[in-house]
Amino acid sequence: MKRIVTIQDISCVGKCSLTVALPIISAMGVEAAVVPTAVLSTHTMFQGFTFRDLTDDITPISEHWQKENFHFDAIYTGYLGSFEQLRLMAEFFDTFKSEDTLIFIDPVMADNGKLYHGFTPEFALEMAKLCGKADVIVPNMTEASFMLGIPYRESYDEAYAQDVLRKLSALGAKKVVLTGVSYVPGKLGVMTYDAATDSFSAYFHDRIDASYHGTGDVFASTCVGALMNGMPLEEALKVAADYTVECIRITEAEPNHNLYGVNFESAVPYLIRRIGK
Ligand code: PXL
Repeated sequence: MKRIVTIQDISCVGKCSLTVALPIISAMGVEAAVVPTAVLSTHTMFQGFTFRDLTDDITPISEHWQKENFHFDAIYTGYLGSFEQLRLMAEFFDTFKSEDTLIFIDPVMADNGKLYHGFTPEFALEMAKLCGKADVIVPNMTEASFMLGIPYRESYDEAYAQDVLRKLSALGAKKVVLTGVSYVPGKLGVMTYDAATDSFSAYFHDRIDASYHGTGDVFASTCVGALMNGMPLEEALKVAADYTVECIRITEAEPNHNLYGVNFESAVPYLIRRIGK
């Protein structure tokens, strides 16, 4: 069985980060170890959330794991809350990366042209440096713009998206995935760039006019799970995009559904079918 470690916060209510990554990755038949970076009462779109920083626990956890000689097939980082945590992640990668360990970074910071509560443009530039150490990064258009220090654009064409992908690749990541790409009316999707082969790929689906928290985490977790199931990146992205759309579709179909997160639970059987388990 493959084992990954995912490093992000626990938002106790809110269906994002670890409360999404753990069930999805487990359901895909992959062992998911965790390093919680913070405990919040809810994600940061609620008012008055509590926040307990767990930065001081990261190094002792890592030191214990080194003694135990734990091996990880992937290290997947999501929401990280401070410059110090970025520094510790770089250290963590150096410590636990072996030849067959995939470093997967979702630079969770922003969406729809805006940084999430508590993040700054300076943090985005530092996150960009961490992304240079990754095998795969999965920023959305807003995160990509902040990491590159370029203005966020609502409208653009394919050439612009390709240019953003090349610039992200120049940060040093081996494969770059850009999510939330939209230059064809009514379509939204994912584009990739592989520096080694200088090739692009794209996968688009019908645009759904709904925005939920945690869908980026659903997408990234599914992508990691699919990669650990042996799928090539292009296939993994299709499964991840289709599952995310299915989660939104099921959520929208429910009367009085939550507005803070998607019903990813009801779509788990669909996900299992898609990965052929
Ligand atoms: O889904 C990303 C995410 C993760 N963790 C926390 C968040 C968010 C998005 O806002 O607030 C705490």
